Amino acid sequence: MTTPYELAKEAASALAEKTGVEKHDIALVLGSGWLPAVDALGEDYTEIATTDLPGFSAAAVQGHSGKIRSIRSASGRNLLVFLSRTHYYEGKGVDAVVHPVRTAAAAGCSTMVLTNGCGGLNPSWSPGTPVLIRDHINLTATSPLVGANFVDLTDLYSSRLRELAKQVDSSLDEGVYVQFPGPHYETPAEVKMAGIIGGDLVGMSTTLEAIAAREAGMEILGISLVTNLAAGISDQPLNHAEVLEAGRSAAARMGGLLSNLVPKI
Ligand code: 8IG
Repeated sequence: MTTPYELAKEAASALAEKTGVEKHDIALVLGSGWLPAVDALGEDYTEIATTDLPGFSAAAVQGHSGKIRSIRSASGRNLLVFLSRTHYYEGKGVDAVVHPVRTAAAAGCSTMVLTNGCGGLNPSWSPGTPVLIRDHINLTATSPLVGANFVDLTDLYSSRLRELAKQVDSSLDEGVYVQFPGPHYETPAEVKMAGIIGGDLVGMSTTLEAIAAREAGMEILGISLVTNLAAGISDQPLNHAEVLEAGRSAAARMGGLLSNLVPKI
């Protein structure tokens, strides 16, 4: 049987062959609302479909694009950008969720930038506000790791990378990201609970990927784009169109943030 790690190696070989890039340096996963920022990362690129590589399945959510872009940045870094992710709620299993991370590690990436769109608990974070993830609470009740693999998650979201991000944008706040399984949004009571246990952001991704990236020895940066106030924080109902719109209007800022960060890493 092929292990998830072997499958990731196969994907990395296919990636090298299809892009002509032997080794990538920095991987980025673009979450909900982040797609419009991709062009700011560089114009010199090759794009492939995730389904061109072993182990990837087609994108499932409207506004999520099943593509991978290999970008040669202006500062000479080979960026591996996933324009969408597989979410835990798709039911394809945790290995499918973290396959991009393991592929990036096998492709040579030593840095993993995980972005997402999420709900915010702090009413001062208006839709379109980026927030650095300082730590997470994983409420999925699962892990990408199997067996007696006691990986340390201290400083999972690198304080070094958070400081670099603040050099680019000193107005960036930090928060604790709470991953719920989804796909439904939280009830107001669940959002209240998230706050009581120490959370600032609620979403449906990122924590399992961060754990897999740490296992692979990568340095991790997490950035959430608050696209809506979490349920019960405002009196407005939540909808996916709002999420996409917040991304479109925040695109210039997110693009500037990522592209100015890359040369510093
Ligand atoms: I975008 O309010 C986005 N994703 N769980 N809650 C959860 N996920 C989200 C939310 C939200 N907004």
